[in-house]
Amino acid sequence: MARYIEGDQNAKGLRFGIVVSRFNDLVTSNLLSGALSAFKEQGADDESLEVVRVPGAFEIPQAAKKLCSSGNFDAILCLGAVIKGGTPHFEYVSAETSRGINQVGLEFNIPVLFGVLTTNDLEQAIARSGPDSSNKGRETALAAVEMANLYRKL
Ligand code: INI
Repeated sequence: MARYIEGDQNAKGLRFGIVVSRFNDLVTSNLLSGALSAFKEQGADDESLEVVRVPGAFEIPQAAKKLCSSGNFDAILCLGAVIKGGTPHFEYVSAETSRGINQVGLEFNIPVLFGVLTTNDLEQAIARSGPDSSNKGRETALAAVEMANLYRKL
């Protein structure tokens, strides 16, 4: 009989580091609210949630790496919004942000979650950062709880 290993949704006693970028703050502040309420709904204590603000998405992996090496967290959440403009800048920022976040996650023994929106316009970003279950910050926080619990079992 196969043995299944998976994480549950109980955030009690888990510590989360949240890195959130200020660029497109209209969107990222709502991603942060979605994440914080999801953590609390799952039983996380306020004092186990630490929020680090960085200027833009490009800086997220740098701060995430610092948090990982502190050894103070069970999972790191990365939240940002990269919105396409009229130049190739979007491609560089979004590619390096996702690559960097993935790299940090693989380098350290901590789940690092990707909650960075990459959208064609502001409207798409707003649609993914509203007060309902489609909020990407919320979705990413729930994945962080599951992964933190999974890592404890692996
Ligand atoms: N940063 C974002 O978080 N989102 C964007 O849409 C964005 N655009 O389009 O330029 C952006 N740029 C800033 C970048 O993340 C860095 O903060 C900046 O280049 C300094 O390193």
